[in-house]
Amino acid sequence: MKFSLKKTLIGAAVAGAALLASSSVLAQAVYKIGVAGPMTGGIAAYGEEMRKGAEMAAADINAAGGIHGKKVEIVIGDDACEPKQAVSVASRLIEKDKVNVVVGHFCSSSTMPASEAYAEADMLMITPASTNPKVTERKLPNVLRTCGRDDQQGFVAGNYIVDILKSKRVVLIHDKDTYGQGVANATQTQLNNRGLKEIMYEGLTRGEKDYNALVTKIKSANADLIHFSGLSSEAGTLLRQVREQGLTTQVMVTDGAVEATFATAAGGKPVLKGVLVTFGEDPRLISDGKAVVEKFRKSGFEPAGFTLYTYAGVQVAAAALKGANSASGAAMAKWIKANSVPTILGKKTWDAKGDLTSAAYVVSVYKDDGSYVQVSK
Ligand code: ABU
Repeated sequence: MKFSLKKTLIGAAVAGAALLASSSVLAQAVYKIGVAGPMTGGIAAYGEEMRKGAEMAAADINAAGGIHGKKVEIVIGDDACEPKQAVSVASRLIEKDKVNVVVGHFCSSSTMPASEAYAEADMLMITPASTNPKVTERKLPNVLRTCGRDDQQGFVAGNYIVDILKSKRVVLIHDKDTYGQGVANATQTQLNNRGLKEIMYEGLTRGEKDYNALVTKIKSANADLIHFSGLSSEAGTLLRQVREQGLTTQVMVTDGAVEATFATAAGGKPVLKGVLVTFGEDPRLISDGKAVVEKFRKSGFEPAGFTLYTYAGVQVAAAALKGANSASGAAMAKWIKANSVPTILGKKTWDAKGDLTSAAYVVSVYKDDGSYVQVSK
């Protein structure tokens, strides 16, 4: 074995820095958890879910004695679901706010560039909502999630379309974003694997208010299923214009649509009736979170969408801060992957990439009051 003085000195310096960082984190008065997502902009309702989920989790952790006897403090970052802003927010959380870990971001297209900044700073990042496979496929040592992946979501959607809906003329629409196009591609892959070729595959532009030309094209195609992959605002606008043009075609949306803006943009909750959605099992029905769900409801907030995924993200971050006893994001991620963590979504375990070892997607149907019920097994 060759002896390298340079490598030994670098190794000693890295170990020393880690030790210093570790002792400085233990010397802190509080543990700061950054929560980054779209606090403003078209999908700010998701940011609000994240903020509410994180704040409730921090309050509950503090009421139970904190971490190593120290309180947890939530520091909010607003990326508006914009990749460049997400990187700025990441820099601010790292350099100015000096948070210990980050729970975020929401949009996969924000999470990916931000995660590189966190990796550079050796900071743990747990996303509660970014489902694009590449979030973890890049194998960054600091990245995990408390939600599922879009290849799983597309697999479930594709099978449901073939086996249950028995659709023959499927139109796939996406929002050209990392997340939306990713789910559309995963759904297309599964449909094609099952021998069904879609009759249309099109992208729409986020933020636009008029998709009537696209709807007219869908109408001429005589579709029997419109599958939209994207976020709530565009999902609602598209659905409204589909119905306004007199189409009664079955519509199916993805987990990016599960918040109140979907109904608002669609023209009201009754318009949602019969629309199918793929999402994880409704987290509000998981018994481990019953008391927390009741507490949210008593406070006047319905913990829908990704609220409880964010609450769980803070629980996992807190467990790692306590268990790994290190300031290193890679060390904390390693600790999480080696342990199971009890959360309000149940006891969770992760694989080497940072994905949950079990994250089942289900299909649900919307009712005319804006709620949805599971229809798949
Ligand atoms: N998975 C819901 C939408 C967020 C995203 O992955 O971009």
